[in-house]
Amino acid sequence: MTTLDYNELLGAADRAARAGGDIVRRYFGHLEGVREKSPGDWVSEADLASEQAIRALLTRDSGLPVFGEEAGGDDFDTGWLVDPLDGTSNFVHGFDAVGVSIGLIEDGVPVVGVVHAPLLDRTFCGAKGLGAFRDDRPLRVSTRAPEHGIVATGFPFRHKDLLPRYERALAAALRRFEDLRRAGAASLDLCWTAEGVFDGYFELSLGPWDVAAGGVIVREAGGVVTDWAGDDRAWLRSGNILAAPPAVHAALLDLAAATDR
Ligand code: LIP
Repeated sequence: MTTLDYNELLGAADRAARAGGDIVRRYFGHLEGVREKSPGDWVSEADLASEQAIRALLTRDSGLPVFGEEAGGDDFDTGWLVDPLDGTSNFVHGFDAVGVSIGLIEDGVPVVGVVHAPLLDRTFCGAKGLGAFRDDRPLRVSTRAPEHGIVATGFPFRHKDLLPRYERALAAALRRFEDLRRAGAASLDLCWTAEGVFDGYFELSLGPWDVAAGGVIVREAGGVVTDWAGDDRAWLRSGNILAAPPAVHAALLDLAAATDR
């Protein structure tokens, strides 16, 4: 078994994310080629071109397999999970909260992550044992008490069957925390949690490409990442995620358990 060099792979992910981000920036405000894959699920020329550029660079620089949101790929235990434009609805509406998200999983566990926000001009990264950073600044999750926390979330707008449970969680979260935010790009919600801007994050049924990179970044910033039942691996596949500093994570777990009816 070869050992992965996380530092080197972080460099590869960073180059690829910036290349994807350059493409996203060029297309912003030009909406040719936007189409709806399924209700509320948008794809644009920018997603496709960004993914193509990212794939080519990751393959050239690492030789590891790539699975992308748009073009898919083979299943693997060790390889790259890529969202070439996270927050496509934001992008289509001209809202600049979008991320290019590249996560590396090793034996099914996220170990390296880069989230580049091309329209906000910042890049978040993290790797197992190496810490988490926004550009060169180390990241740390917040220490606010849950009742003073502003917690991010995303609505399951494409999965109406999840609404009853989600609505119970949303109502409980509004009571438990000071306030909530819904910015529309899961990868950035996770990075803002790692940065201590948000005090936690919860969402249901995301894609692994939405959360792999941000999940490592939160963990390396001192946060806890699990699914809604507290499992620390299953969140990647189910996309049911709770990510927060320990005290807010505990509050989110209670709330998730109380709404599991
Ligand atoms: C989106 C997420 C967003 C979530 C949506 C969607 P996409 O990613 O980042 O937060 O609520 O369900 O998955 O599809 O724009 O890459």
